[in-house]
This record gives sequence, C-alpha cells and structure tokens, in this order.
Amino acid sequence: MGEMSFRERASLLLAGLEEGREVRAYLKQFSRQAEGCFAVIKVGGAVMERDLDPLADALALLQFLELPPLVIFGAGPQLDKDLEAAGIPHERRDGLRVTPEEAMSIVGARTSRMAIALSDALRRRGAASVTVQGAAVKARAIDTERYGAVGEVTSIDAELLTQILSTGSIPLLPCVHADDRGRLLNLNADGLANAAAEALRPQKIVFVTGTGGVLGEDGSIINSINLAEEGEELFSSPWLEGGMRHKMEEVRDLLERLPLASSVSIVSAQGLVRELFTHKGSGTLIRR
Ligand code: X2W
Repeated sequence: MGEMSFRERASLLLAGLEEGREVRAYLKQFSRQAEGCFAVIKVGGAVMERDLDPLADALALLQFLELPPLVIFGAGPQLDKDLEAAGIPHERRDGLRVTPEEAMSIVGARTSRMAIALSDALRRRGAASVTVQGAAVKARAIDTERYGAVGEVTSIDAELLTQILSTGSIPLLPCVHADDRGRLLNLNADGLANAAAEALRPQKIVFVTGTGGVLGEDGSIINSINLAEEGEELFSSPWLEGGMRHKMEEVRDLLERLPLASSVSIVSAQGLVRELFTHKGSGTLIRR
C-alpha cells in the first residue's frame, strides 16, 4: 500500500469494517457533540514501543474524521530499561516508581523522545499534534521522602486543551510535569489520564494496552462489564489478578466521579477504531 495516501488508507480502513452502517451512525452521533473533547486516550508505554504504527493509524484517522483525541502516553517499560542502564535501582511503591531526583533527567529525556516519535508518526500520516508540557498540567510532589520526584495532578487547564482540540490538532501529554516552582515530577500516566478525563468529560475514555482488554477466567477478552450488575462478582473473582484488579478499581473510581452515561474502553491499538465505531467493539467496554 506504499503509494496510497493515509487518507485513502483511512477510507479503506473504515469501508473495510463490515459494519458500515453502524460506523456511519456512530460518526453522526459523535460529530453532533464534537464541541469539547471527543476522547481521552491513554496509551501504555508497551504499546508505544510495539504498536506505534497501528496506534498512529488509528489516531490519525480520528483526526481526519475531525474527532481529535487528547492523548496521554506512558513510558513504563522504556524507563525500566533506561534507569537500569544508568544503574538506578528499580523500585515501585504502591504502583508508583520511586524516582530519585537524579533519575528525572533520564525520565524527561525518554518521554520527550517518545513524544517526538509519536508526533513524527502522526505527521507522516498527515495528522497534526502538539506536545503539551507545563502549560496545561500542574502537579505537586506526593511525598518526596517516600517516592522521590513523583507527582500527582493538582489542576488541568481544560480550556487550553479544548482550545487545541478545536484547532483539529491532537494534544499529546507526556507524564512529566512541573510543580508551581518548576520542579519536574514523574506522574503515573494512568493517574494523569484519569485526572484529564475528569477535567474534560470526554465522550469516550480509552486505555490502549498490550492485552487489548480485561481478560476473563479463560484468558479471552471480556466484551463488556456493567459494574452495577457484575462488579461485585468480578471483584470477588480470584482470577482477576494484581495489575488488572488495580486497573479495574481505578476505572470504577473514575466512573463514579463522571456522569452515568460515561464509559471506559480497554483496547489494543489495532482494535481502537473498531471499539469506537461498532456495537460489538473489540476490547472491553466498562460502564457503571
Ligand atoms: C510512571 C510513568 C510512566 C507510566 C513510571 O515511571 O513508570 C510513575 O510510576 P505506563 O507505561 O503507562 O505504565 N510514573 C510515578 O505510567 O507508563
């Protein structure tokens, strides 16, 4: 498909979904409410590494449909490697990376390079993006003694981000932001995405992960979860393990802070478009 423009490939991609009628109905529904933020999409570091091309295809397609998302990306596996190479011991506490001050230059350099890689991949497809650091996210250290230079969001400038979205550009948010004195802090990307979703109240909240959804007892992806009906059983299931259980608890807490109609999707990069524009979806759709 080397000779085809991204626009042509994107049209093919949409036409290739057998559910063409559904896709058009979703598109109509989404564009009617296109003011504000269509989607907050968090991309895990593992996906940035393995699936940058399908990810950029999906994001560029959204931009081409005039539904640019706000993208937050993580860098977990990349930072594990970089910090190990620099001889900085690897330690996590309560799911957060203990980040000594001297690690911050490595964290900053890696996340900048990743923002550049993603914006290059988007530009090659004709999609504009802007990396937003500093201006839109204010942070503060959580507990320097316990975690080092790890921060949490204190405020998100929803107006600024919405303004960027209204120009049609895709804002990219890395997980390094500053406190009000300019000290750089390492933020957990899921936490940042949750804060952004709360501030922007998008139509869609999506977590793009390597697993592509919540895996059930038999290892296959659960298509949808209604927390009100199935939550209790789900959380008491022994097969819902560590990382996934934690993720589900965060999703439940986020949904409780959002309007009832909100939903969260967990999906692969390859399944992102299908998840957004078809009834059946491709990953796990979670409602409360
Ligand atoms: C995370 C930021 C990156 C991240 C870290 O250093 O790993 C803290 O833990 P993933 O790939 O989405 O896990 N920050 C404080 O969250 O990346």
